[in-house]
Amino acid sequence: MRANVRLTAVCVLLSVLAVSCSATSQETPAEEKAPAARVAYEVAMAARTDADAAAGPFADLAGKVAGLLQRVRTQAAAKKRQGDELLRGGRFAEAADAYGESAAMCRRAAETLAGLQKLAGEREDNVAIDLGNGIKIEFVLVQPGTFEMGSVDGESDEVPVHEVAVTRPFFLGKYEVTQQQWRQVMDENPSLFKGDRMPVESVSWYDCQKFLERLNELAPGRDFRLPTEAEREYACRADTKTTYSFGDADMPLDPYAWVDTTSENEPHPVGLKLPNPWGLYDMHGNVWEWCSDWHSHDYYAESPVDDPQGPPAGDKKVLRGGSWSNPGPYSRSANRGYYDPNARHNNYGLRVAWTERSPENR
Ligand SMILES: [Ca+2]
Ligand SMILES: [Ca+2]
Repeated sequence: MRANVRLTAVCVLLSVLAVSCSATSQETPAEEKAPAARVAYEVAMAARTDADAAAGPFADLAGKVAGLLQRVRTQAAAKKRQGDELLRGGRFAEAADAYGESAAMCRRAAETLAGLQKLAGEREDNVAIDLGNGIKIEFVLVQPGTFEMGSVDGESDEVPVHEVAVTRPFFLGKYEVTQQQWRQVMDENPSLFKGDRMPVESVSWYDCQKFLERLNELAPGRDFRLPTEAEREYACRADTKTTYSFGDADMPLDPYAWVDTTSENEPHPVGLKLPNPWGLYDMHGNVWEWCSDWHSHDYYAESPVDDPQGPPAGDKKVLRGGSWSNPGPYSRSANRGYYDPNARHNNYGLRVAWTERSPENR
């Protein structure tokens, strides 16, 4: 979809250039015509390269969506056939269940598709922070709202399910922090699996605090920080109540998440899987992401409604989202991971957050 937009933009650019070239050709002396044409040609070639670059990942993504939808269609059709058979056998209640499951699969797939169509263009409220050398961190604006935090189908620290209000808009990294970004800020790269677009890993919670401190010096005025655990779940769910932001436990994980069954035992460059409905990538899987909160098993029973920050003290910090080396359910929207803030593991990384200061505090 985006490739079409880009191609259209290129065509418009080319036609503008064609018009301006023909308009100037009447007044321009013959000896200046050749360089003008060469510049136009070079601009066109650069735009063509850009179109090719944009089309590659797009084709890849479209292929994955097609694969996902094809799988769902096959499963839904099989369920419906099962319903027909049950109906013929006079097992009406079971037939109704089978038809219901078939319909639910189709509806979920349609919702996924609708979500992707919404994402077809880049969101206008996204911002990119320049770290120098052309290296940027992209952020998605997350609007305030309320949600039900936790799950009754998860582990014992995920209950009680309780209402949480995120009272102010905040920005959250569209991707996990990459090794290129970490190196630009810290002049070093601790990661085991090297690559510019790979998520930084082998960073402790305290390493992340140093990174954020230097990031704030490099791009002052925004108070970059880790997201709170509540902000992380709110943004991950993106208005969904299902096990994952793309559906329940029976949905195939492959289009969305690098987990132990899809990763071939290593992390992957950020942004290759489908985003969640708010345009955030790798919220499920790839690397775990440190949050600002201390973990407490019983915190949900005492959590305030508005902007919970976690308990005041503890000995483990929260990690969210599961990873390339963990089973799929570790990356459930509600799952709470936690570990020693000094620990550096090759599946621990981070995602940056910041809240725009209110006008009176600017
Ligand atoms: Ca992740
Ligand atoms: Ca857990």
